[in-house]
Formats: sequence, C-alpha cells, structure tokens
Amino acid sequence: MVRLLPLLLPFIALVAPTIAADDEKTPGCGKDVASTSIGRTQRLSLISSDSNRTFNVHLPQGYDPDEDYPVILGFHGAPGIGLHFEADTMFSAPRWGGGKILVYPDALGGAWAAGMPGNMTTSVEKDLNFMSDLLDYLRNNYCVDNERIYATGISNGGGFLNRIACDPTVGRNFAAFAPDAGAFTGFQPGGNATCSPSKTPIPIISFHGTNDTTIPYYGRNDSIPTPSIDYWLQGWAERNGCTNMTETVYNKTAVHYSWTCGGIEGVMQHFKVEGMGHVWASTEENFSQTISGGRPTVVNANALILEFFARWEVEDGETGNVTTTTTTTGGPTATETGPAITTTAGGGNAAGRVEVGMWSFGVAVVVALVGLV
Ligand SMILES: *[C@@H]1O[C@H](CO)[C@@H](O)[C@H](O)[C@H]1NC(C)=O
Ligand SMILES: *[C@@H]1O[C@H](CO)[C@@H](O)[C@H](O)[C@H]1NC(C)=O
Ligand SMILES: *[C@@H]1O[C@H](CO)[C@@H](O)[C@H](O)[C@H]1NC(C)=O
Ligand SMILES: *[C@@H]1O[C@H](CO)[C@@H](O)[C@H](O)[C@H]1NC(C)=O
Ligand SMILES: *[C@@H]1O[C@H](CO)[C@@H](O)[C@H](O)[C@H]1NC(C)=O
Ligand SMILES: *[C@@H]1O[C@H](CO)[C@@H](O)[C@H](O)[C@H]1NC(C)=O
Ligand SMILES: *[C@@H]1O[C@H](CO)[C@@H](O)[C@H](O)[C@H]1NC(C)=O
Ligand SMILES: *[C@@H]1O[C@H](CO)[C@@H](O)[C@H](O)[C@H]1NC(C)=O
Ligand SMILES: CC(=O)N[C@H]1CO[C@H](CO)[C@@H](O)[C@@H]1O
Repeated sequence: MVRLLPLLLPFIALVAPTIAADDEKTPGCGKDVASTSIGRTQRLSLISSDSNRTFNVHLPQGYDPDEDYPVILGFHGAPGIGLHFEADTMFSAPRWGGGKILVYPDALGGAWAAGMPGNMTTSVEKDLNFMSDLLDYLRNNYCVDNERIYATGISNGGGFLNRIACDPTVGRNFAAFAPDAGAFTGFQPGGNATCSPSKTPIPIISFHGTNDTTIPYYGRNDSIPTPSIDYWLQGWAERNGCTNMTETVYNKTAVHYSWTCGGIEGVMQHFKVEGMGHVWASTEENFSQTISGGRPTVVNANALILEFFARWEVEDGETGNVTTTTTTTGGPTATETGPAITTTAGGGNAAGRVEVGMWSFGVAVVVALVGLV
C-alpha cells in the first residue's frame, strides 16, 4: 500500500539549463534529499511557460543519491490529476516501483492539451514545454539514469504521451512509451496532428479494450474524434519501419500483436483485450474497473510495461536494445543521418475517462469523477 500526500508542501523549483540527454549521470546525483521525501509521494511545482505546474514525485525506498535511477512518468486521464493514475496503477508500490523514480504530473485544468478539441486551459506546445522543464527539474534534483526515462499513461494521458513520442525535441529523452486506452485525438483519418519523431524505431507497448465505449477500439467520428486503434498502430508501424507482425492469443482471451521494426523483434507490441472497458488493464481489480463496473482482465499492464521498459534505453540519443550492442539501433527508417519523418497518420492526443482518486492520510476515498473526456 502506498502512502499518498503525507504532507502537501509543494515548492517552487529553480530550473537550470537542460543537459545533454546522453550524459549518464545528472546534476542531481550526489544531492541529498530529505529523508521524509523517500518512499512516499510528494507534490511539487515549477513555473513553466508562465504557469504554475504541479507534479508528484515518488522516490523509491532506499533512494541513494549516488546511484542513478530509471524514471517513469505516469500520465492521468481527463478529468484528473496525477494521483489518480498513481492510485489506479499503484506503480509507486515497491513491487512495481522499487528501484525507480515515479513521477505523476498534473495537467492544467484536469486534461492534457494534446490537440484535444474544445477549450483547453493550455496548448500542446506549453504542455510539451512543461515536460522539458520537468525533466530538467528531475535531473537537477535527483540522480536520474538519463538512458532510462519512460512514459506511460491512460486515455487522455496515453494520448499525450503519444504526442511526446511524436515530438522531435521532447520525445528524444524517452526510451519507450506505454499507453493504455489511449485517446489519440487529432490522429484520426483526416486529423491535423503531425508526428515527427527525432528517431525511429520508437518502442511502444499499448493496451486497449474492445468494450471501451469512451475511446472505442474502432474509433469515433463525433465531437471527440479518435482513430481506430488499428489505424493508430499502422501509423507507428510505418514510421518505425516494421516489417513483420505476429498475432498470438494471450492468456486465453486477449490478442498480442508484436512487430519487428528496424530488424529488432518486439519493438512495437499491442494487447487487444477482449471485453475490457475504458480502464487500466489489470488482473487485480483496480479503481478504474470498480468505478466503471468492470472486472479484472487477463492482462496485467504493470508487469508487461515494466518488462518492456527494461528492454530499452536511450543511447547517444538513439533508442537501443539493451541486451545487445548498439549495432541494433536504428533501422530502415531511422533518422540517424536523415531528416525527421513527418506523417499525419497515427500518433497521439487527448481525451477522457472515468477517473478515481485517493486522498487524505492513509484513508482511501474513492471518488468517481464521471467525466467523458
Ligand atoms: C504553485 O502551486 C502550488 C500548489 O498549489 C503552490 O503551493 C505554490 O505556491 C504555487 N507557486 C506559485 C509561484 O504560485
Ligand atoms: C487541429 O484541429 C483542432 C480541432 O479542430 C483545432 O483546435 C486546432 O487548432 C487544429 N490545429 C492545427 C494545427 O490546425
Ligand atoms: C470556449 O471559450 C470561449 C471564450 O472563452 C467561449 O466563448 C466559448 O463558449 C467556449 N466554448 C466552449 C465549447 O466551451
Ligand atoms: C470515421 O471516418 C473515417 C473516414 O473519414 C472512417 O474510415 C472510419 O471508419 C470512421 N470511423 C467510425 C467509427 O465510424
Ligand atoms: C514473420 O514472423 C514469423 C514468426 O516469427 C515468421 O515465421 C515469418 O517468417 C516472418 N516473416 C517475415 C517476412 O519475416
Ligand atoms: C535485441 O535485438 C536482437 C537483434 O535484433 C534480437 O535478436 C534480440 O531478441 C533482442 N533482445 C531483446 C531482449 O529484445
Ligand atoms: C462487452 O460488451 C458486450 C456488448 O455490449 C457485452 O455483451 C459483454 O458482456 C461485454 N463484455 C464484458 C467482459 O463486459
Ligand atoms: C491470466 O488471466 C487470469 C485471469 O483470468 C489472471 O489471474 C492471471 O494472472 C493472468 N496471467 C497473466 C500472466 O497475466
Ligand atoms: C486498488 C488495487 O488493488 N489496485 C491494483 C490495480 O492493479 C495494479 C496492477 O495490477 C495493482 O498494482 C494495484 O494494486
């Protein structure tokens, strides 16, 4: 059980200049942190694009400022806050988050801009700038393994991390991505969002339920248009230069798709979960499942995501396959020597979900924010 918000003491960060993404250790290495900030979740803030942006940081138990740690950013759905995602996935719990720094940023106005239609509190550009400022903050204050920075998220948060993957500047900091029930608005057929990753292939593992009525598997064409998941996957398969896709039954009722891209097996993976709704894929009942009347599924996203992330790291700005040498990086469409690829097919954006949260001191209060996008 993770302790949330023992003290709500946010503070303002002074943001130092960005350092090269391929430096192994960051300025935060060697910097002492208060013992009260270890093994619990702290709410912090910084100023980015003239806005006060808040985020939650969970340092693992036993955090040692002389050791560098992988970082996982977890993006909540809409309407929501970072702690909803933490409570739903329990990524901060030692069995998942042990040895890693977990970070749950808060969107302004409860939703990531990410190109979602409607009146957003901020813009895609500002949300992306927030990511650069947040990474600077993390590198300057904690001992971060620059080669192992990852992003996961649900719904609108899944859409936003996909937007990060599509951004040549911010995306290059991340080794792999993992959206669940992603709302990729702007990337539907005819959508105006663009995708220009700095490098390919980009490792992505994704999850989506066939009973998702908020962000339907087969897409929606109304006020919150989203592509079908097949269409979105196809966009990334093209950008990633994937040459082969295998399809296997996973744990009886899910389908696992795996692509070979740039000659590397399993760079892209997708779990189509039969009967799952707009929830976090989990074999244990989660808040998002409880609230929506869903049931545990046959897929445990936490376990699969961590296993997937462990395979990838950023090496000299390129995404590599950890268990082999750097000769496996890049691929037919890699941008190592050429210009960034820009397509309008596939990619990521925003939208919503039924969210739940957990507040107060050790007392779990399940709050249903019955929001549609
Ligand atoms: C930013 O927001 C946090 C949390 O609401 C608050 O504690 C902090 O004082 C704010 N910072 C500024 C500069 O307003
Ligand atoms: C894309 O479409 C959305 C929704 O119609 C709109 O708000 C946004 O300004 C458009 N973006 C561009 C770059 O045209
Ligand atoms: C968006 O904001 C504008 C200006 O604040 C307002 O006039 C308009 O009604 C809003 N639209 C929606 C859909 O909320
Ligand atoms: C939405 O429209 C596109 C073409 O504009 C079409 O390919 C797609 O099947 C439609 N999706 C749905 C869910 O109707
Ligand atoms: C695709 O993968 C399958 C299963 O690994 C393999 O049997 C097949 O030969 C591959 N096809 C190509 C074109 O690489
Ligand atoms: C790393 O890449 C090599 C070469 O493509 C592949 O054979 C191997 O399975 C990959 N290792 C992992 C853990 O994915
Ligand atoms: C998925 O939706 C279908 C049609 O609404 C329904 O019959 C089925 O029971 C649902 N499956 C689950 C696992 O909820
Ligand atoms: C397979 O699904 C069952 C529930 O049907 C679950 O208990 C089990 O943990 C799942 N196995 C894996 C490897 O996720
Ligand atoms: C409240 C609860 O049990 N949440 C679970 C949701 O699923 C994740 C991943 O399987 C678990 O880590 C949580 O404990």
